Amino acid sequence: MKRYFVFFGVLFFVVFMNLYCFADSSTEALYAKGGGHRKRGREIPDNPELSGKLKDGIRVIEVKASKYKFDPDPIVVKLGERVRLVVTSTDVAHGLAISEFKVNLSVPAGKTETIEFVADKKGTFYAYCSVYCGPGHGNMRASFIVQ
Ligand SMILES: [Cu+2]
Repeated sequence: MKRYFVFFGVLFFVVFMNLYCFADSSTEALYAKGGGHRKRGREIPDNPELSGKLKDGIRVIEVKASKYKFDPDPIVVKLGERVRLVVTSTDVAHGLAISEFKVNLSVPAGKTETIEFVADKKGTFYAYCSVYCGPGHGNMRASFIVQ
């Protein structure tokens, strides 16, 4: 009889630990498991400063896209904010996509394009280049943090 208690005790523990670890299967949790918010050897602080400025209740962020990075990185906003990304390419054509917010902007060489959306999900996401721009294209991304 005692063996059954031990067995169920262990089973309960394993199930509980699984629930605890995998309950949040959001992108944030997945990234967190992959070594925290470390990116190219750089730590993102726990409470990064908000990007851009509030204008008429909209968080307006000017983003520079160039081979092969976005500036600023990370791009930080508050949960629930309406976000306007004003993206300028300083060299060739680039794109800026954030899948979780259905953002996909294409920016011709030297031009500026704008997109607006509501940051209605909390977490750390990837903003990545969606227009092939050269050999470093696959690594052209920034963290998009909704806090
Ligand atoms: Cu690209």
